[in-house]
Amino acid sequence: MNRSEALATSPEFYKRYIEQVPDGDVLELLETQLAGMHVFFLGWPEDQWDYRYAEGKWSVKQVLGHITDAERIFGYRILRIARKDSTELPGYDENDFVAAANFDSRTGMDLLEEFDLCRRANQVLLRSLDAGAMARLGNANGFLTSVGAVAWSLVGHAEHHVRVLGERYRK
Ligand code: NI
Repeated sequence: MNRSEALATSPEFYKRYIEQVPDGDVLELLETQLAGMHVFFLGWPEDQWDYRYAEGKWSVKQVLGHITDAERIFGYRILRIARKDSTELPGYDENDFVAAANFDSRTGMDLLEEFDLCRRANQVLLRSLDAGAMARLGNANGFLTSVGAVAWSLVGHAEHHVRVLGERYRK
């Protein structure tokens, strides 16, 4: 599914993420982004993983943990919708998830490994889907969406957070 098709089947909230990503093959974009995130996080200074740019903001570790939470939630949505499941899939509160996680007690490399594994699992799943499955529509968090739109949202959402890390967290 290309970018304009993803935008046409995406809830309004995720369009701003998808719009940050240049058009292309979403499977290639997922792979290129993963490689880029490896470089980005492997180069992150050891003593700056706990940094937050303002009181109450997430730390770098929490941002990466949040990206992985989204990877799992979105992957689950992709699976159910691709399998023709019309169940209304629930939303989730990202702030509650981060608050209940122990991201700050883990190492950056541990968090990066978990992201890597979850991303690769989603890539294998998405590669297995034909065009019909990618175009399939379902309901997540009260909104109509397609498998492809969720896949594009994976790229756009991670892109957004990595950009903010680069702009606001890098000292
Ligand atoms: Ni987010």
